Amino acid sequence: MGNAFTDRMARDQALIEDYLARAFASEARHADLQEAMEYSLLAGGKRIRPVLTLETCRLCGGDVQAALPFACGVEMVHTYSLIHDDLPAMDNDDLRRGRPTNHIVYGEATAILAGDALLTAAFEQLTKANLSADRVVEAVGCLSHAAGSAGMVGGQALDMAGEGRALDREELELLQSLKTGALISAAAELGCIAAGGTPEQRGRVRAYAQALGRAFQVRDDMLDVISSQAELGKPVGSDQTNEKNTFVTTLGLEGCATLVEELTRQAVEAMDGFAQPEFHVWLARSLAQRTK
Ligand code: GRG
Repeated sequence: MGNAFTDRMARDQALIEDYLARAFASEARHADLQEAMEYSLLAGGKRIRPVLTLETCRLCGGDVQAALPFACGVEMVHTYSLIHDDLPAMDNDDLRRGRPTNHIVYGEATAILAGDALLTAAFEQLTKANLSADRVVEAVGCLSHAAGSAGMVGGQALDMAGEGRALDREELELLQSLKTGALISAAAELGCIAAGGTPEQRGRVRAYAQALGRAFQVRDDMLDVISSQAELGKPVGSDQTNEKNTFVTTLGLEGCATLVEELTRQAVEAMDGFAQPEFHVWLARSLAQRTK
């Protein structure tokens, strides 16, 4: 389906893959820790979050190369969350990114450590950006807030607390905005920070990413019902098996499709005022149709 935007996305992904492949290459190896970290980090995820960082840096007039450590830091936080989410104490999944999950291959203790080490390494990466100290500090503040109890981990806690009872729409929106939306928003905001964007640009970037993140999660819930294990690289139907609260259980498939459309419209609208919003507009529209 090659077009100028898929080519551009492929170039961004290549930069990210190359950086991630080198991130721990010169580190002394301790038992199988780094191997376990790289097993999940280099397993070929879609790299949506780091692409958002790079492209939002470009959108706000910055240098993509300078934003690479920020982008890869976000992907490390995301990968740690997947490793820990798959653990027996959480979702107890055995397939992720088309491979056996980290704890299946390396055991639970090493999988916990690999997640811990990726989370810490993410912040080390931020400090490596060739940017002013105030931009780095702002990025550390933004990412740590989004990843922690006020963001992603808080969302996971709400998810676990909600197991076994039906959540209403408002509770589900809050849970998902923390669990999925906070990191997606931080990914985009880090691009704006790297570029030295204005507060007004930051606000529009946040509005875009929040709408995109919500649409992404609703589509994710739909794919668990309408897609296949071969396509997703992880089991399908697991939400129903685990009696999870999802947008499909709350709104039904048709309601979800309408909501994804509306959120995508909101994301596109938030791009008004940027000189070259085309990539972000394309990304929002293609994620709304994604099949994996
Ligand atoms: C900190 C344990 C812990 C969990 C935090 C983010 C999270 C909560 C858990 C991960 C599992 C999950 C289903 C999260 C919802 C967000 C989501 C759709 C993740 C999958 O992201 P993709 O599709 O994955 O971008 P790839 O593999 O392409 O990177």
